[in-house]
Amino acid sequence: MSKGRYLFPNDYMADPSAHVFNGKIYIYPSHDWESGVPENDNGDHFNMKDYHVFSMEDIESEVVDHGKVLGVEDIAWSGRQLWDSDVAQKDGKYYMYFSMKDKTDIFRLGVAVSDKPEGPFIPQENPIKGSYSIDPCAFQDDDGSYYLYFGGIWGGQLQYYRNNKLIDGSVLPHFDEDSLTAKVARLTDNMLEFAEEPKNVLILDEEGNPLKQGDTERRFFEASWMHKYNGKYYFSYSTGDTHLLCYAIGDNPYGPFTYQGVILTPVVGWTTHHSILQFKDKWYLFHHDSVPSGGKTWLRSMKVIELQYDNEGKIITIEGQ
Ligand code: FUB
Repeated sequence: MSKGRYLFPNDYMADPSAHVFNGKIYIYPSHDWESGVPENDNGDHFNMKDYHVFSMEDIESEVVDHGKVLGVEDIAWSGRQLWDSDVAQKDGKYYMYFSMKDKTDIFRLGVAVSDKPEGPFIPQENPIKGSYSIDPCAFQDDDGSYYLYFGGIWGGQLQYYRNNKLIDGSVLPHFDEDSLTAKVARLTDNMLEFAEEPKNVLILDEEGNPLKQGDTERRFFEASWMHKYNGKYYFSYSTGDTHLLCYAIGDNPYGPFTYQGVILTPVVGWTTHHSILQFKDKWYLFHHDSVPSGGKTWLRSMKVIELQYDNEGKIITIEGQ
């Protein structure tokens, strides 16, 4: 029996990034569909072509579909595959950060802008300079700075880069070498570019050593999310091929972060991808699974479930099934 509330049974939506804007909950998911592309390790079957935006007055309320807000055909540099996105608000404007393959089949991060949280979003002419890989997460810190976290291995192409530069081919570290990490960069004041070279989001084990690539139940794979709880920075992510949502805690947006544990055990479906949101006095985990499609990994349904902390600020593990 899968737990949580399915938010939009009428269509397949995944990777839900949820935020509170103007007192309402807004959700920015990927839009899965049956494109007929065969399943492979590269994720070609995740062949999404547009985004919709959803809103809710309250956590139990009806979910309103604001319709299509951006499509591949609207974006000058588009190739294919609109993967995970996220939205940040600054000075009355809304900035959607999205991952998409360009015309040479390389994933880049784009920005599209709107005056309203429900869009439509108008894309910039070019991707963010120096951007690569997938799964942007936009985080606003209390001092008014904004950061973009991103990255994903395998189909997300992170293993083609070292030190933010393309290398010769796809190279994953050996199992006993330090794992590949998510990246983080502060955004420029106009929200449209990186203000600095992306840095590694280092995740340490309990002894202060970086997690190794072979530590597949704890190392980063994709799906970065950042939230703050009691003044601490909680970096959460998916372990991909071991299908866990995990988290690590740090003292600032760059880390390092110390691994803490599992947020969500495996769900039905291959991918797991989430966001964490405080609404009123409760916390929620938005995520997806493939129960409604009968387990089809490329047809996922978004859901929400309450998330709780213990007295020491540790997240209490939620069972995915
Ligand atoms: O939805 C496409 C991709 O699947 C996302 O970008 C990944 O995080 C995984 O959920």
